[in-house]
Amino acid sequence: MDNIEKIKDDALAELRNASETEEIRALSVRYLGRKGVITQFLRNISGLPAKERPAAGKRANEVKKELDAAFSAAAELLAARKTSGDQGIDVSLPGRTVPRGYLHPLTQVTREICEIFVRMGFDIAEGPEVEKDYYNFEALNIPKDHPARDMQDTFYVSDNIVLRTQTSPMQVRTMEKQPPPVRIISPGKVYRCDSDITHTPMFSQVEGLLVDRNVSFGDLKGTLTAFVHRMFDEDTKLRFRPSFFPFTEPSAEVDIQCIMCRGKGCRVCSHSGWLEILGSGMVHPAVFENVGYDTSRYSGFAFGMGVERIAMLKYSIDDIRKFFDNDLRFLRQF
Ligand code: 2U9
Repeated sequence: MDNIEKIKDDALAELRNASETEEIRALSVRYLGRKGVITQFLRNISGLPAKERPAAGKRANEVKKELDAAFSAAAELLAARKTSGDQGIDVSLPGRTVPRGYLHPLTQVTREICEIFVRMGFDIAEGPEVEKDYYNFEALNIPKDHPARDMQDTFYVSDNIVLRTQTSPMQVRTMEKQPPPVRIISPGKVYRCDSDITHTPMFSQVEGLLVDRNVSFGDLKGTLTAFVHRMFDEDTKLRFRPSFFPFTEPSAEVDIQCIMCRGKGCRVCSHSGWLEILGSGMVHPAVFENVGYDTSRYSGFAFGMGVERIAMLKYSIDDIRKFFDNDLRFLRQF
């Protein structure tokens, strides 16, 4: 009996000194294997006096189980230490924070603009960025010799296919599909050959279109005034300045009082006190004719704005290219 206890003590002492998985495996073979120390002990039991045999056999089997458990536990601990570094896991250390992603500032501002119009009852209409010349120009009453159609201003994919220069094609597509009333806004990327501190070859727009009976310029003014008041400040002053677009008549550009100097004049507003933020107008009858709307029954207004410009004004950003540099120090601020 003393013998089996000594075998157990020796095995555990050797296990305490083992620092490699291989050593533990070798110990297991040496003590518990087919030709191992315990197996030998069990074989030798027949040489003991008959009355001692059962107790010795029982104890040898217990020790075998205990050692097996000790070897397995030691091997598992070693493996765990290997994967978590030699020091093991320090549960008192604070956890490593997983970096959080944010929506790009342009996505945030686009969603903010859309939400204001959706609350007024507009639906969102999105469509292709690679567009037929017909939807981008022809249907919008932009004549063949218009400078916007020039290769210098538009990216041509082929003779009749362009990268859309505005999101209006989607509004034409919507009108082709459904009769009035129409109330939609079209957010999305547009492309123009242009690049400096206020222009990039790709930028984002939100355009709006409302067509119904008895729609007036007053409706346009009311809708856009409500938009500006929600987007900027409730007391932001705005003015409608006559302008020209081929797809609207009459047309107006909308300026807001400079949000930096409150109209006093500063570098941002070129000392005029005003900032241009969107274009608008009553939909040109030629556009309605192209989609088969009866111009004697229906009228409508439309507007368009550049998201980068709105975001630059809202957050005092001086260079449009910062939106596309992907510098995390810039992006993390939003
Ligand atoms: C249809 C008919 C008319 C959309 C309009 C503007 C005026 C406008 C510019 C603002 C800054 C483009 O991003 S920008 O460079 N847009 O000035 N857009 S009216 O008029 C439409 C749209 C669709 C069927």
